[in-house]
Amino acid sequence: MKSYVDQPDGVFPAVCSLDCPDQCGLLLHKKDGKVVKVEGDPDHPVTQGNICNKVRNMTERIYDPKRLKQPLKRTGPKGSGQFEPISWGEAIATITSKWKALISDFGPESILPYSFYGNMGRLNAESMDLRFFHRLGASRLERTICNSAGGVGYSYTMGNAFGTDPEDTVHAKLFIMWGINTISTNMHQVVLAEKARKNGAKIVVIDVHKNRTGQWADWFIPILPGTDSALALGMMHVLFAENMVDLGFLDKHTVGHEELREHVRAYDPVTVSAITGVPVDDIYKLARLYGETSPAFIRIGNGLQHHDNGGMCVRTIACLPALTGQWLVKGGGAIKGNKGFLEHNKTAMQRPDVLLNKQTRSINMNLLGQALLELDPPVRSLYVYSCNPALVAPEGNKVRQGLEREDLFTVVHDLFLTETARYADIVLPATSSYENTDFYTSYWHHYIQLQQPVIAPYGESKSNVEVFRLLAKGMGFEDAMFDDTEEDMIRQALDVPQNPYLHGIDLEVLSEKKFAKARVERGFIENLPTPSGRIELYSSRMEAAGYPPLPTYIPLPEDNDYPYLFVPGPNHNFLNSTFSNNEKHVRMEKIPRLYMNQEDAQAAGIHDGDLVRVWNDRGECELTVSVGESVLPGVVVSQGLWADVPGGKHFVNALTPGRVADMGGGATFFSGRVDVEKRN
Ligand SMILES: Nc1nc2c(c(=O)[nH]1)N[C@H]1C(S)=C(S)[C@@H](COP(=O)(O)OP(=O)(O)OC[C@H]3O[C@@H](n4cnc5c(=O)[nH]c(N)nc54)[C@H](O)[C@@H]3O)O[C@H]1N2
Ligand SMILES: Nc1nc2c(c(=O)[nH]1)N[C@H]1C(S)=C(S)[C@@H](COP(=O)(O)OP(=O)(O)OC[C@H]3O[C@@H](n4cnc5c(=O)[nH]c(N)nc54)[C@H](O)[C@@H]3O)O[C@H]1N2
Ligand code: SF4
Ligand SMILES: [Mo]
Repeated sequence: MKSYVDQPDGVFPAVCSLDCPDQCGLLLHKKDGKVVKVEGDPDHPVTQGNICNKVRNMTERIYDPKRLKQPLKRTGPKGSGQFEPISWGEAIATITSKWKALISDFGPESILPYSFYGNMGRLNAESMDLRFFHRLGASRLERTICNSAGGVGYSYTMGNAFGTDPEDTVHAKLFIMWGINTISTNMHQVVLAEKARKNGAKIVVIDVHKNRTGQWADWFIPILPGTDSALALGMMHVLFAENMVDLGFLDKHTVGHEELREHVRAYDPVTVSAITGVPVDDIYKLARLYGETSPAFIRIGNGLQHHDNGGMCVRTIACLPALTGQWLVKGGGAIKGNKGFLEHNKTAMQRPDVLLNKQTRSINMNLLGQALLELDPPVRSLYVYSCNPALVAPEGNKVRQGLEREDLFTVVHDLFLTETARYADIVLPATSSYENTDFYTSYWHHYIQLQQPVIAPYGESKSNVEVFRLLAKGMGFEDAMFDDTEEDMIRQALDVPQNPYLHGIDLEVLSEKKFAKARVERGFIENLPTPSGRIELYSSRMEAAGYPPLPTYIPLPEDNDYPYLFVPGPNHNFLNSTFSNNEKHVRMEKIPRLYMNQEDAQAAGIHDGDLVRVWNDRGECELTVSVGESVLPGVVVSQGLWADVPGGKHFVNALTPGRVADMGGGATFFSGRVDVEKRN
């Protein structure tokens, strides 16, 4: 395989590896062996040379003096950040000898891997690592922190993550951005919508916060958190009542439309208005706009599924395009996620077959605090990579208490000494994605891309794939799968006869073309992997699993008695916690704010710009209030996962619930209640 490492000057193709739907094609400009500029690749069919400000500043992160250059071992108390450099040999020997001892005393389930998509590369995110942990017999991790509830909910309706081709949305006449902060989190969907807007398309945003995306909308609809399924059911009520449904489509492509028609009679706009806070007239107006406009496209975000009822909420919204037959209209339909089209051969990549004990326990990553503090038999070693749980995981104070356990042997592999790494016994330096070979499959657009190394590893850093090869050797594992090269693994991944959308795409095609598109041209509505093969408005599978088989509004459970529902989302200039340690990004973001309605602020004697303490039984944090009308009364919103700063307390996940959502073990970041008081 090619590598550009030895070419000191020139412009080289790359892929943005961050956990972002857009997965931009990049061009890295090199001078004297170093990256001096990062820009968008104009050849990329979807992202077309535009990239976000975050990644335009990526060179600062690549060469940040704070980047880890060597393995470290802890010399001070956990959390203190005191370490000394050691060699890779010593690091691997320390880890593997500790693990051998733990396995012989307590069994391999005493070890827990903890990772997420800090690097979306298929090889570095989930290949050699899983081979290794399967072979070890370690506890399994349910990777549920992002999209699990909505993913499962969407699949009950549609079978898998199959949706509209985003390139087709330039034809849409109506966009409903539903619980997605598109301007900040999916900027190329905005570019496509803007093109459509020039041809008359209208943009509706349904959100609990009038943020950048709400301000950009033609029509912003504020809604109470966790009530979106009621709004969708109210729309269905009007669509059926006013004969705006496509009966031909419903008969041919769905199951249960007669039952649904009966069921949604109960969701009249007056009832729905009382639940959602959306005025009755607006419910009629929205339903009619949706029923009468074609192509109509819905972009379903992650925000609305970070709630206790998030799975059912997404399952419900996903039924709407079927009612009006929008799935057959070019540019109509919906996207929750599109990763179904690009599903590669995960079995070959991850080798679940080498896990001998098929009953090996599995731990939900959203319950890390509980797992570290309460699980029996205990987790005695934690191996964290591509993730920063001390900042991003819910019920964060419990997570940190767990990480403080003296008897927990923690290893963290990252590019930086993150909040999590400060608790580690051993810290390992990671390469950036531009130093690796990998391939990428977007969860929004339909393209696969290859990354060939552009620069040499920074200091002594190593990729995830390489570290797991070393760990396998250190454990004495002789299985041939640990000798597979990156090239071998890409070939195995793309050998996937069961996915027709990837037919004809192999390593040669990828190397030659930069971007290869899934073959979705035949349409996918005829081939849905639901039990009936159709869109399931009525789902027997849900019934069997104990859910209402028809889409249903289920109110958020009582969290506690605090007066405000707290929605701590991501921000514009960080990518989850990534970039929160970079001065430029922090400066662009200014300060961590709490958006509060003026009625609430007045009643509580709080003024714009006040420093407030936000608290509940789980913890507290400190934010600066922004008073206005961007949120409804009873709701407070913050943005961004801010790095720990000395003396400052911006740790929003100290307050988030350690409960899981209705489906998929998903996170409930946005369903916690808090109180707010002025700091003196
Ligand atoms: N700039 C930037 N881009 C990112 C990220 C980032 O951190 N920064 N993170 C990346 C990742 S991992 C993900 S998962 C995505 C997330 O990006 P999105 O899918 O946009 O999800 P969020 O920003 O979490 O939430 C979207 C919106 O949902 C709203 N919301 C919350 N609760 C409700 C509700 O009950 N109903 C409705 N209608 N709206 C609600 C929030 O106010 C927010 O505006 O973005 C990715 N892209
Ligand atoms: N309050 C609140 N909490 C949230 C959210 C929210 O909206 N609100 N969003 C949630 C969501 S949707 C998500 S997806 C999670 C994301 O949470 P995380 O997955 O933890 O994402 P990041 O905070 O960006 O951290 C990724 C880490 O991986 C490291 N990294 C990058 N590339 C590599 C690599 O190749 N190898 C190794 N070893 N490390 C690498 C980065 O340096 C960084 O420290 O956060 C969740 N937490
Ligand atoms: S973070 Fe998203 S928008 Fe920014 S360059 Fe990466 S893929 Fe593109
Ligand atoms: Mo996410």
